[in-house]
Amino acid sequence: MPSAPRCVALVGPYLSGKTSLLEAMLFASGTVGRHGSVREGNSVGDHAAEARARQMSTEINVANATFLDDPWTILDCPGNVELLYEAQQAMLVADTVVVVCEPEVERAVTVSALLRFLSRHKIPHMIFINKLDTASARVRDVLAALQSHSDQPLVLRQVPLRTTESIDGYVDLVSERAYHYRPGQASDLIPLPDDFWDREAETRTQLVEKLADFDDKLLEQLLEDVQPSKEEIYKHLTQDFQKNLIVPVFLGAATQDHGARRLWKALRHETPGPEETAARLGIKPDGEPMAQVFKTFHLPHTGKLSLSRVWRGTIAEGNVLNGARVAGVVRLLGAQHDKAPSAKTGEVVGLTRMEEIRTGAVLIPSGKTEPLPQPERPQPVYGLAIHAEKRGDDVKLTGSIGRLIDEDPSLQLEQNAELREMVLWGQGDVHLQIALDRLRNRQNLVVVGQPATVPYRETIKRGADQHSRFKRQSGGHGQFADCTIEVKPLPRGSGFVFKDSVVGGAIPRNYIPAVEEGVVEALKHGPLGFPVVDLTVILITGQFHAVDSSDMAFKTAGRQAIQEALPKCEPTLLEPIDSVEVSVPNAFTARIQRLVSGRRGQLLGYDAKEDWPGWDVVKAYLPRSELHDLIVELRSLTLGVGSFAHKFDHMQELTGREAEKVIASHRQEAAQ
Ligand SMILES: Nc1nc2c(ncn2[C@@H]2O[C@H](COP(=O)(O)OP(=O)(O)OP(=O)(O)O)[C@@H](O)[C@H]2O)c(=O)[nH]1
Ligand SMILES: [Mg+2]
Repeated sequence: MPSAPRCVALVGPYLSGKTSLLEAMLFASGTVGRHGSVREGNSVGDHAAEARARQMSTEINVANATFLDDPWTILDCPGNVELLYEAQQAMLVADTVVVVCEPEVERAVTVSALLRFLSRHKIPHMIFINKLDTASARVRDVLAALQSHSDQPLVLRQVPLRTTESIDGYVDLVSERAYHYRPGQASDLIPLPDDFWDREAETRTQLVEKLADFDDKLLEQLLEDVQPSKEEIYKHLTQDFQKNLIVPVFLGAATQDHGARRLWKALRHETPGPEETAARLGIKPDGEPMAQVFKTFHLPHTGKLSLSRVWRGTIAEGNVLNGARVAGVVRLLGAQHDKAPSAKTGEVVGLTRMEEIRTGAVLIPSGKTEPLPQPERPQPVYGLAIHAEKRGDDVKLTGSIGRLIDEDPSLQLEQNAELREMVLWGQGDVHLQIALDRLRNRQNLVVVGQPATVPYRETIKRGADQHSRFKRQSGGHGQFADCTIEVKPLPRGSGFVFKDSVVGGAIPRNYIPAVEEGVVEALKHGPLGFPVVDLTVILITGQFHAVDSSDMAFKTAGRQAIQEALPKCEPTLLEPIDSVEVSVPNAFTARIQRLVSGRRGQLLGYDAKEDWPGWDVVKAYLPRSELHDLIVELRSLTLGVGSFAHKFDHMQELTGREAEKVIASHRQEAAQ
C-alpha cells in the first residue's frame, strides 16, 4: 500500500544544483518524460519569468511526484541568501530536508546557517554532495569541512568509485554493493573492486560506530566484535535520522542523473510520514481538519493561491476555513496546476482565492487555531526608495506592494513622511530587483527604485543675537512686528527648545506662539538645506503696534530672525550613525574590520557569537550613508554568509569634503 503523501524540501547554497536535482528526481520517478535543464530554460522548476531571466530560483518550486507508487511533494527552494526566508518556510513544513551542496572544502561554510536552522528546529535532514562530475576535492575532505558546521554527526552512506579521470560510480556502504553510473538510467550493479575493503573498511566501521553512540546494545555488540546485520543497520539509520541524531550524506551529479535514484530510495525508506512530522510540530492527531499556509502566490490568471500542507483530515473545495472559503484545490508541478476535489493529510496543495489568508496561517474550520513554528523575519538590510514609472500608476502602487509583501513577507514597506519617500526594504539588491520584476511581470506595474535618502540634519556651533523687524505699509492698515532672539547651541540629541523671556509686555503674550511658529518653520531648512536641531532659541524682547501687529506679522518676523541668525552661527552638517553588528565566520573577522574602517566606521570590538561556534560578531558605529550597499560588499567578502543588524544610534558632525559633497548634491536635488 502506498504511504501517506510525504514532503521533501531541497535547500542549499546558491547554484548548488537544487533545481537540477529536482529535475533529475522527477525524471527518475517517471513524473516527466525528459530531463529538462536550468541552463536551457526548460526545467520544471524556475518557470517564473524572474527566475528564467536570472537562471536562478527566485521562489519555491513545487512539484508533486510519485516514486514507486508513493506520493511526494518536492519543494525546491531558492539558494540565494537574500531569499533564505522563503527556504525556511518550506523547511518548517517538510518531513525531510535535503541540503544540496558543492563538492568544495572552501564552500562548506555556506551551509552553516541552514544546518543551524535545521538543527534548532529538529528537522530530519540529509546532505547531498552534488556536482561530483566536476569535483576536484576528495569527498572525505569535503565531509570533514561540512562536519565542522553540523551539530549532528554526518554519516557517509556512499563512497565514490573513481576511474583515472572522474567519479563514475559508487559503493553503498550499507548494502556493500558497487554501482556504475549511467546517464538517464538506473546505475548498473558491478562487482566490488578487489581492493575496496583494503581502502574503505574504516569508513564503514565509522558508520556503524556513529550509530552505536546512540544505542547501548549496538555498542555492546561492537565491543564483542559482533557485526550487526544490514537490516539492523538500516533500522538504526532510519531511527536516528528521524530523531535528527545523525545526518546521512549521499553523493551525485544532478545534471548527469547520478545519484537521484539512490536519494529517492533513501527518502522512501527513511523519511517520516506526515503524522510523525505533525507530532514533532506539536499538532494533536485528532481534531478538525487542519492545513498550514507556508507560501502565497498572486498569479495573473489564478489569482491568490495559498500553498498549504494538510496536517489533519481532508480539505476540500468549498470548505470554509478561518472564515475564508476555499474556491479551489490544485496540485502543482512547476507551472502546471491540476484541479483536485480535495487534499488529504500530508498533501501539499494550492488553495485558491482565500483573499484574507496570509502566509503562516493555520487553517481550520472553526478558525480556533494555535500558531505553528514560523521563521523569524530577518531584519531588513537594504532599502530602495520606490515610485511608479508612470505618474498615474502611483495609486496602484500601495495595493500592488501589499500583494508583493503577501507573497514575500521578508519585504517591508516604510512610508517616510518627512522625506516623502516610500522605501521598500529587503535582504539585498537581488532580493529587491526580483521583487520589482515580479511587480512588472505579475501585476503589470513598472516601479523604479533608487537609494533611499539619508536623513541628514544640521546644527550650529556657536550662538548669536538677532534683531528682526517686519514692517509693511500698503493701503489700509499695515503690518508690523519686531523681535530680538538669542540662538544657542545645545548638546547632541537635545532637539529644539524655544524659550520666552520677554518681560514687561514688550510683545503681548498672544503673539508669542506665532513667533515660535515662524522659528520652527525656518528651522525646517537651515542654511545648508537640512532640518536644524540641537539648539535653543530665546525670545528676548520686541515691539508691537496696536493696529498693525498680527500673528502673521510675528510669525514672519520670527522666521526672518532665524534665517538671518543661523548663517552667523557656524552651521554644521550632522549625519546619522548606526550601531552595527556584523556576524561572520571568524576566518573573515579581520576582513570585516578593514571593511568597517574603509567605510568611515568606528570599530568597537569583536566577540565570539553566542551559541554559534566559529562565528564572530564585529561591533561598530557606521554612518548611515555607508550602510546602503554594505550588505553587497559584506557578502562578496564572505562567500555570501555574512550578515548584519543595525539600529540608529546618534547624530555626528560631518565636515570637510564629505560634507561638501552631501550639501552640493542636496542643493542639486532641490533645484530639480
Ligand atoms: N557539472 C555539474 N553542473 C551542475 C550540476 N548540478 C547543477 N549544475 C549546474 O549548476 C548551475 C546551477 O544549477 P541549479 O540547479 O539552477 O542550481 P540551484 O541550486 O537550483 O540554484 P538556486 O536555486 O538559484 O540556488 C546550472 O548551471 C547547472 O547546470 C551537476 O551535478 N554537475
Ligand atoms: Mg534552484
